[in-house]
Amino acid sequence: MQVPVYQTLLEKKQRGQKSFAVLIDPDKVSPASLDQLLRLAAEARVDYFFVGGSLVVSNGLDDCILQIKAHSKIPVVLFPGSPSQVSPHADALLYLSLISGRNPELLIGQHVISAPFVRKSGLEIMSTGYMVIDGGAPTTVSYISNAAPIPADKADIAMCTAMAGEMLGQKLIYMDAGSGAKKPIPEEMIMAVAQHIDVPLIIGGGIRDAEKAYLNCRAGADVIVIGNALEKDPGLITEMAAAIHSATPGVKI
Ligand code: 1GP
Repeated sequence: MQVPVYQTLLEKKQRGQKSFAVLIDPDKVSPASLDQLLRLAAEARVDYFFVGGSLVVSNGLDDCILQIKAHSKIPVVLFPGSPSQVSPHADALLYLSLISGRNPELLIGQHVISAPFVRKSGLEIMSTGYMVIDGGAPTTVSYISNAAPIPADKADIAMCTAMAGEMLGQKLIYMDAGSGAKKPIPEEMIMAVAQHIDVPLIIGGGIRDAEKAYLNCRAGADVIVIGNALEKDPGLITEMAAAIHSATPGVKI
């Protein structure tokens, strides 16, 4: 039987081991490009696939996950942009509550409506405090949710938000500057948050180079999520994975 995804995250955190999650937007991959990505991901020992998009306008979610499952053993975690993005073929679901915003719909409203459906899916549910950080450009999530992101220079607000999320019972904290963000989250903010929470910390949005991924890990990120940069250049997977995995204390490169 497959080990629950959350257990793998906790065990890795205990060992200080950093993880690489490749974000796949079903709207942006073709069967051929996904095939190539799966090959590169297996070689690079990618830890997780996150699957989802802000909109997912096609019906390709199930097909995309089934293709991953047919060719890869890497766990698939749903990162839904809306409650409709639930597929029983995945392994786990980031059950997101937008704790950086003040829109009740995304804090609890949509969850109430979709709860029976989510429960029925049989997926492993990982409650996730989702925090949008200003990445220098309006993001789809901020626009759709009508919720202001946390300013990038307000590390104290991020820290208190993450602490509150953890104390409310969130099993993960995900700080996101938004897909394709101009400015990824600053290390100072990652550090401030990481020092004040015990649950695994996921970081993503606008990470384009291996050095940034490495520095984010050293600042305290447990999981680095990269989507956009890999859509442009899938070959980056190899160096990103090496950088992230080398940030684990004691690993020599
Ligand atoms: C976005 O955190 C993810 O929600 C990843 O961002 O696509 O910019 O890598 P990128």
